[in-house]
Amino acid sequence: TGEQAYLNLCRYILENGTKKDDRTNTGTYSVFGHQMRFNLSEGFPLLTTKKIPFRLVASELLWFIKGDTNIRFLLENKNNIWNEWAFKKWVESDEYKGPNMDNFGIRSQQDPGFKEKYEQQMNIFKEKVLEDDHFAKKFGDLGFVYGKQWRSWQTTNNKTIDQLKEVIASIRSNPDSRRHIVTAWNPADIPQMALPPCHTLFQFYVADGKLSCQLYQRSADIFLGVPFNIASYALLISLIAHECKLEVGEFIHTLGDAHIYTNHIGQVKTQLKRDLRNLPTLHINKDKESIFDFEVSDLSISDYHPHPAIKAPIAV
Ligand code: DHF
Ligand code: TMP
Repeated sequence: TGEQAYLNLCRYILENGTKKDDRTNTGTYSVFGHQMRFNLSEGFPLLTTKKIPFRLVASELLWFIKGDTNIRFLLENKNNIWNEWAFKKWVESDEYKGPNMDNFGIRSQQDPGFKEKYEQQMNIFKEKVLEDDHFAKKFGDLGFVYGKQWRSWQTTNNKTIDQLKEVIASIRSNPDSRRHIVTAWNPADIPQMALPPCHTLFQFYVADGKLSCQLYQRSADIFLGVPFNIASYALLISLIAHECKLEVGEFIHTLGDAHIYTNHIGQVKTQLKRDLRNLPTLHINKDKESIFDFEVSDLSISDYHPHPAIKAPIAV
């Protein structure tokens, strides 16, 4: 199964990965170039060897699909997975007057006194993004990230391209096309992104009435990000298949720099000792058709009985 492929990759990186420094100064074990396949007809590929909160995957994907780049929507859905990258812009700005937050990611892991101050500032930040419109516009926005590129890619003659709408139209009208591509990698816009896109480019493929998708992910945090990425693309395929009245095929996950952070190794070893369980089933509200109409409450999973969550610090 796909999850077995994921666990095999974890084991492979621990045994064969090259020790490599990285932007966040955390350190990683890394391999370059790897592919995993998830057959979606076997069940919805949410990991069972550790609990992944489906509602966080769903609200993040619907946020991309809306074309939204402001974390306010995520916070309204109690989703905190993008907070650090917006917070960083605030604490590096002239408007921030609190205690010094340089390298808050690393420092909060090493210094309990600092961690307390950081959490205090993060709570203030979240409250301001939720309550203060002006503040939210300025500091809640991550810039020209996924939502912007998927739904309103800016052309040189001042038009915008809705890549997601166009790819769905082309899947419907010309399923055999070899051009069903969406790219978030916009070199001109990268300076204005809080984080250059990790899931960089994806292509759809239709055969035998089934919709498949391959993603090229340039950089893959195997323990924290990748389980979300797998579930997110499986959900995207399922939503587009639903709209286009196709069955679900495969998700093919192609990775560039596939790394395990050095401070995740114990967690990965714990996970590798666990046995696989049955995959859950995805449910999509059948009263809705268009991918652009879905809300979090239209999406759910059943028969999900994973092993417990495993906590790990995220590299900022
Ligand atoms: N940076 C890094 N270093 N790795 C990432 O995976 C990553 N992912 C981003 C943004 N920046 C990143 C967006 N996606 C979590 C999962 C996905 C994600 C960001 C964060 C995460 O922290 N997951 C935890 C806790 C989830 C929760 O709030 O319950 C987990 O245990 O899965
Ligand atoms: P980088 O920009 O230096 O490659 O750092 C990005 C980190 O975030 C890297 O560890 C990969 C990870 N990541 C994922 O694995 N999946 C994601 O969806 C995102 C946004 C980031």
